[in-house]
Amino acid sequence: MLKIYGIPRSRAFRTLWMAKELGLDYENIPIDFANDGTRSPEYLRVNPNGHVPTIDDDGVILWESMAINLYLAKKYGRGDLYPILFEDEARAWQWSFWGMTEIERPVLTAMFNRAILPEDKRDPKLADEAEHQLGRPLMVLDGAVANSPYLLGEHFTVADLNVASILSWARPARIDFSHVPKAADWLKRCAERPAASAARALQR
Ligand SMILES: N[C@@H](CCC(=O)N[C@@H](CS)C(=O)NCC(=O)O)C(=O)O
Repeated sequence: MLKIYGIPRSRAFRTLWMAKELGLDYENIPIDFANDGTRSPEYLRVNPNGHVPTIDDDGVILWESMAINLYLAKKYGRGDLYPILFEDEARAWQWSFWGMTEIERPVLTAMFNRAILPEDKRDPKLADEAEHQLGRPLMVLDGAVANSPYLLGEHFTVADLNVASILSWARPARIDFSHVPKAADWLKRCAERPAASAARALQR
């Protein structure tokens, strides 16, 4: 059975959401970074980076949340969550790389400095700068979903899941979406999917 390493309140959420979309049977091994679970010799044998998530799919060990989700969608959701056309496949990669390189760091910085760190350790200036950095990428996203409900067109795919799962931090980060209403609607559509709710329930 597919093993998903990482507590649900980590980037493993992204993979748990994917597993739920695909209706996969899986075992969640709740490796936690807070108690140094990511640093144990056993875990480092699975993922020498010492990060979560990692999967073990019948002996195929993979790390990096976006790569894991692209793999799972392609293997178990081709023609549905994973596009058939190679141009669309490339666009799914484009959006996944974009999520990691253009939005993940600033949204994480804003979330840490507005919600996660103890109050006396938060730096409101860092959070505001991070939100400012998100301005252009969020406009790009807004444009991409202005005339179609999802990033690749009419249907929800791995491209949406990967980007929306990164932006699931936007709410605790208190990112203002009022200037990007189409992106806000798209994020809501993605977040309201039953599989997303089921993955969020694991975080409580
Ligand atoms: N780029 C990696 C980042 C993974 C990552 O940094 N995960 C965090 C948890 S959300 C982690 O494992 N931190 C613990 C540590 O570095 O010890 C991915 O997307 O999978």
